Amino acid sequence: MPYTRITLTHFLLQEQRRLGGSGAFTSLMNDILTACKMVSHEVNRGALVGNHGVAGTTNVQDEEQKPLDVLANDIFLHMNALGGNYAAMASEELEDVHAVKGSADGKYLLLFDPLDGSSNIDVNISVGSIFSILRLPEGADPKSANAFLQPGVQQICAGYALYGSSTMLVLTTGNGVNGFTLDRDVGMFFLTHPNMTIPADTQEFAINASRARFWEAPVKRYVDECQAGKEGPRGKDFNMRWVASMVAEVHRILVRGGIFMYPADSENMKKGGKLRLMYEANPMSFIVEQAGGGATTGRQRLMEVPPTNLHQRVPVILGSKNEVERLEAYHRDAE
Ligand code: P6P
Repeated sequence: MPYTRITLTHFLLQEQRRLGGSGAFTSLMNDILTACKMVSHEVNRGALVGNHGVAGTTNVQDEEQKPLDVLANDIFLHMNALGGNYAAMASEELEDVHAVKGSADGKYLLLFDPLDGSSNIDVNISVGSIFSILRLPEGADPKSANAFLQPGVQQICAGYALYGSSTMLVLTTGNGVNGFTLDRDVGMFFLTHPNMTIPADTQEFAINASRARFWEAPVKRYVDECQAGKEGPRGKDFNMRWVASMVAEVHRILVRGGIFMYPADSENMKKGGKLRLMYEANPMSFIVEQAGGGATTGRQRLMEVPPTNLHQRVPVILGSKNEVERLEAYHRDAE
């Protein structure tokens, strides 16, 4: 059996030749994948090197930072500045835009959540990094957050790294979704999940059920029907998952289908929702839509939400297309 695996870099070069690209993606991705390999290394060393516990600081979200939150953020900022591709970056961990020194001709903007789900680190549950790439608009000031305030449909690339039982990088540049697994000994990501596609139907839903008392009627209707099982209106039994790590939930959905919901509720809508639009919802929506799934606030396609600020929060419902469309219909019925 001949050896056929290809590396992420070779895959991007093939895509570049196939699509007549400039080679920008290969260069853009090289710094990101290096940062993800370094974060993976730190995550996997865990308590051995004091990467558990708390950092004693809080971030712009007023969330207690973990040492790995700070370290992952520093790694992403440093490694992605080296290639000179990005005029500026925005991070979940930083209040303001991080202008990249010496990248006056940088044509791109990088947004990232360097370590999503970090409350799971001390209990050794999968965490991940999420990233999104935008073009720097003509004439825009990269030091201004306004340059970043583009709807999700403007993304040119989005992906995540999942630091789980294996470290994977999942990526879209607008031509489908492909997954790569890190071979630590070789130090390279190899293509293991070509053309990832989300089944249109599912029997698995993901929601933080402890928030049921805050849910809006359409969400309560949807979850009640799932829980009613085959005797209920859905005529089939459902399973439930909640990992409290969006990257792990989205990856499960890409592999076997499902619907993930962090919907608007009477408590989180005081802040517009729970999850962040620019560096969580938009990149994950790009990936999910490119894999044939749906991604909505319940009332609007997520990638069409007009951003008003860098750390804007939104309701998120994404996954198997037929389930997402059903829940959207329930929202319309309730209007
Ligand atoms: P809860 C992690 O903090 C995160 O941003 C997502 O990764 C995850 O889906 C969600 O929040 C978990 O929220 O309320 O269950 O802790």
